[in-house]
Amino acid sequence: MQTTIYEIAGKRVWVAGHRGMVGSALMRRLASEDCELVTADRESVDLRRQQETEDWLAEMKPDLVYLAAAKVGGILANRDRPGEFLYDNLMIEANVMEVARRTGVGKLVVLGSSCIYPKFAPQPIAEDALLTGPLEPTNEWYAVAKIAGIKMAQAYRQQYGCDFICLQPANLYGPNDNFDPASSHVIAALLRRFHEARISGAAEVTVWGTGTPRREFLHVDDLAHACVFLTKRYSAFDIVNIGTGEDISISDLANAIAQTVGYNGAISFDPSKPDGTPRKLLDVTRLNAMGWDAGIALVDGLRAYYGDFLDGALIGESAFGR
Ligand code: GFB
Repeated sequence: MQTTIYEIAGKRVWVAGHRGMVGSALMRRLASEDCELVTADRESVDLRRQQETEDWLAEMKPDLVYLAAAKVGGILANRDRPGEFLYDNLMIEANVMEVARRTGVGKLVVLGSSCIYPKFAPQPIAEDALLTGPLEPTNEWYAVAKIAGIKMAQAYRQQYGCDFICLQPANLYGPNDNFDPASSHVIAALLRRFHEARISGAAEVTVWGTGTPRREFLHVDDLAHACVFLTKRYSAFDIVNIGTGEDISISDLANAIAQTVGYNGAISFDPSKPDGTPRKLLDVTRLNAMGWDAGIALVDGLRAYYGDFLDGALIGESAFGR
């Protein structure tokens, strides 16, 4: 177990994107740290605008920043809105990091995504697979923006000595997820679809793609826990993967979700929808060696997630106190 090299206690901490799934999980996790949390509403500070970002940061002067603000979405949203995914993410990252550098932010945590790695990267995917092969076409726009964010953080560390660290989570799920069928990720989409099928008594539910792709799913509370852990113990150029070390096929995931919601009908697949990357399992050796392991098993995470869904409590609450 590595020792603490950065104290969060006593610091002013800005979670950029605090209403999103990742940002709200960070807010819950940081609530138990002895720090002052500051937030900016999207209506008052548009992080795509440099002047607005600069004015806000100059006024608030945070010591520590979590860059959890991003334009995110599932496979179809990524494929169909490439301009938005590229522009919004590039602007947010560039503005926040440049202004953080100029205003003397002490530490900044950049959050990437496992889609930054090549489509056919060897599995499990080690951090040094970055930029070793072509990206998955459906999400290359988002991935290019996220890779630019990583490179910017690394460049700023190299040129200016900024303590910016880059963390790469696996596919995420949890409270504050997006349930819009057109833009959601697979777990939120299927949880809703199977739930509605159970309520309506539908005989069949259709799952996109062939069902053969494999994904690694990380509960967002585990991600927040790892982020705080690494904030305190990690300061280096290299990126760090955050995952569970286990993956599951979309077909098995669909069965697990059907079971979770109590749907007993048939499951079919629609191969006209994209499969995306065949497999995305992160190599978490580096993180595990520092003394951190994921604590929320997928089956438990799904059960709690569905409980929240039924309670209508998907906003800001979580069953896990990690
Ligand atoms: O969650 P998802 O959109 O993320 O899709 P990606 C994962 C897999 O689930 C794909 C299948 O093979 C989908 O075809 N799937 C089956 C579904 N049914 C559905 C459904 O109803 N909705 C969705 N969304 N998928 C995204 C990237 O890719 O993952 C982003 O596009 C980002 O850039 C994010 O990296 C984490 O892993 O395929």
